[in-house]
Amino acid sequence: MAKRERGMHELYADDPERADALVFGRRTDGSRRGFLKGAGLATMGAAIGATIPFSDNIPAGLVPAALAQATTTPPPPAAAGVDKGPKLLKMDGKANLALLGDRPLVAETPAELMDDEVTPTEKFFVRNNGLLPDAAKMPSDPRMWKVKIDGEVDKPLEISLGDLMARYEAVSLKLQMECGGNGRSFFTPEARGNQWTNGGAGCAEWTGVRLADVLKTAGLKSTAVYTGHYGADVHLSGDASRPTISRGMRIAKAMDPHTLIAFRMNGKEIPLIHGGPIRLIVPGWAGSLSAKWLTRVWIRDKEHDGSGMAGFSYRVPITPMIPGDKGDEKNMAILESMPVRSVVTFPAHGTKLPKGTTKIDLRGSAWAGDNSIQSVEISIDYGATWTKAEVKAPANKFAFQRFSASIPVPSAGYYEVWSKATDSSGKTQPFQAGNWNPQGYGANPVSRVAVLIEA
Ligand SMILES: Nc1nc2c(c(=O)[nH]1)N[C@H]1C(S)=C(S)[C@@H](COP(=O)(O)O)O[C@H]1N2
Ligand SMILES: [Mo]
Repeated sequence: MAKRERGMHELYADDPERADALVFGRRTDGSRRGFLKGAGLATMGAAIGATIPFSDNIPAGLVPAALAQATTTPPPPAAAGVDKGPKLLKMDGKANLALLGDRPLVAETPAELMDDEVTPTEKFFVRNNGLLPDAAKMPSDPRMWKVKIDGEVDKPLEISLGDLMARYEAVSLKLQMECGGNGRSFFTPEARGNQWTNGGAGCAEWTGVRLADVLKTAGLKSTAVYTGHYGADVHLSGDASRPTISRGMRIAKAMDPHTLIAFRMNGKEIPLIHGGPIRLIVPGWAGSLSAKWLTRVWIRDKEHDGSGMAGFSYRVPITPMIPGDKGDEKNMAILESMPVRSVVTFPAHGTKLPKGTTKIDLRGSAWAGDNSIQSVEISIDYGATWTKAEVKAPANKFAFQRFSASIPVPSAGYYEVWSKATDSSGKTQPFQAGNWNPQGYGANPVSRVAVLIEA
């Protein structure tokens, strides 16, 4: 076999620590020199194929976005010719999403396909925990699909989709939904599960009835404190008695007028892959609550104990734990509202702009669980200075908020565009994923795209 020298890109992908030591240098005591200078700067410049105008600001240990492993995007500027790109989802009616797993099927939306205020259905991410419902067991007329409401209610109901449509007011809202694991790939050390970057989120226009209205008909008992959700999909083992996932929420969230039993997505019937004909949409909270192929909402007199509710599942540490540690189940609390996040959706990661370019015009999306976005700031100098982006108001509560900015650049070379959002409670995105946890929830570091201005 031909032996060849490994490029810096591969080294960063395979052995980031060694690459980092090469680029940033080490003192004899093993500590980092601190800044990218001299030989390190030359190595990095050669790897990226450009000068790095703000190299003095690059903090030690920062893997340049162009060389980072965790990206769903086409080969970055320096890596043209490196065929380490992501596998793509090939499915009728879906765009080229990045495939994270095929059994169960999981695919995320690359940042540059999130460049819409309302996510088109074909670009919406896919997260299955099991196999699609058995087509033979589905009613030929979707209006015959039945949902059961039982447990701590005065009048248990079994209601068809047709009756839901006929008896309750339908509302259409732009609601963001985000997988609890979104951002997981940014954790060090690696956390278990699908390695999402930022693309496990979308904001479609959902039409449906308010879960609260249906629960009012059933009549909540004073003992009703929690919901438990069930869908018709099939466990990977094929065992029909095992739910793929069954999660629930506190009653207050179930009664929020934005929590819907939805039957239309972007004005059309919900496609099967997204839970059609009928699913829950619980905006702002971990996506696992938004049960697809909804068959039952069980009202509980205690926290739901379905599959996906126990141990470290959808739980984050109450007091920070040591990254990589086993952790203590007693120190974990259920993940509810998702944290603030922003994504630069234009230009695409790896874009080359022509010689003479004097500014970078950019756009992105931001959202923040139950909160709204207060501000988005942009930096092209590794966080030394920040410029406020223009941020649009959400179309309705829980909708994506679009931002845009035009940032002057002093010269040709390699830039990273960083975006950092702050939510209405004052919480902001950290520089590195914080609050590490075994199953990797809630990683929301600043978003970074590499842009090259040709010399
Ligand atoms: N019945 C059922 N509902 C489900 C799931 C599932 O596997 N089965 N996955 C959940 C998870 S983890 C997420 S993030 C969202 C994803 O919805 P989407 O595939 O429409 O993007 O659906 C949720 N609802
Ligand atoms: Mo999820």
